[in-house]
Amino acid sequence: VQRAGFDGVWSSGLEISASHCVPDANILSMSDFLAATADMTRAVSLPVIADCDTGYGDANNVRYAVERHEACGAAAICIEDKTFPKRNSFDTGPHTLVSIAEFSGKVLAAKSAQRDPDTFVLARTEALIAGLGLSEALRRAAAYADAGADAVLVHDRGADPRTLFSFAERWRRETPLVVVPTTFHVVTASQLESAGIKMVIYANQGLRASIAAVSSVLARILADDGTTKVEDCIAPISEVLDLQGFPELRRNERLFGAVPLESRRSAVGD
Ligand code: SPV
Ligand code: MG
Repeated sequence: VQRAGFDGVWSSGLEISASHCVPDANILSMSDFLAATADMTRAVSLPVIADCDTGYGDANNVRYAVERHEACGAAAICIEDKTFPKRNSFDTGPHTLVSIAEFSGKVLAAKSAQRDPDTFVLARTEALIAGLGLSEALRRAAAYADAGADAVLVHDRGADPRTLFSFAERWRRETPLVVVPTTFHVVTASQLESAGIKMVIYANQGLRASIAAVSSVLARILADDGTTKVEDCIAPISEVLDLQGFPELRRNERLFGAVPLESRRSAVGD
């Protein structure tokens, strides 16, 4: 994500669940998601937004999630107004929401738990996913903004981006709006920006790209009886080693290995 030039990383519940081969339905525990987020914060210098689903329980669970995610270097956490256990928004459902009062309390709890003043709390409403309509989505988003959310993520799974354009047009708060274009992919990030959306999260395209690529390459290896024909469309091993930090490892060996002092000095000067 960083090398591609994005501004931040979304630590996706869907992607982390998929990488463990379990449904994105709170099957994994907070510790599993936290471990993945910690790996991400180590790997990049970009801000990492942790998708904390419903906050793993009630307001007390939310407070603990904020504490632990801040400690592992996450820049932001996102919580959504579904009931626990949640189900991924693209599943057929049912998608049930907690009351506005209950979720506003969770937003307050998140904001009260942060120790770093810069930690960003995204409040996500699933009203459109649950089929409750635009007015309910706006009512919920406004309540969460009033409870102190730093941004409101309004999630939708329709094909038509005009629902979110209408949402943005009717939005009366300063609180920034965030969207996740998966099904309404015909819209560009620039069009969303013109409509007043402040952050666009491409939440699952990386995982979907790798599933398509791995499936196609493995099928071709079997069909072609070897790998020569796929070599051009797979990353060289050197890129894998670079990504996992071999350049730094080699440098550290020159600095800290059992070497004469002179060569250590020249390594420091590298
Ligand atoms: C995720 O990536 O886990 C999300 C976004 O919550 S979505 O899957 O699009 O609902
Ligand atoms: Mg998620």
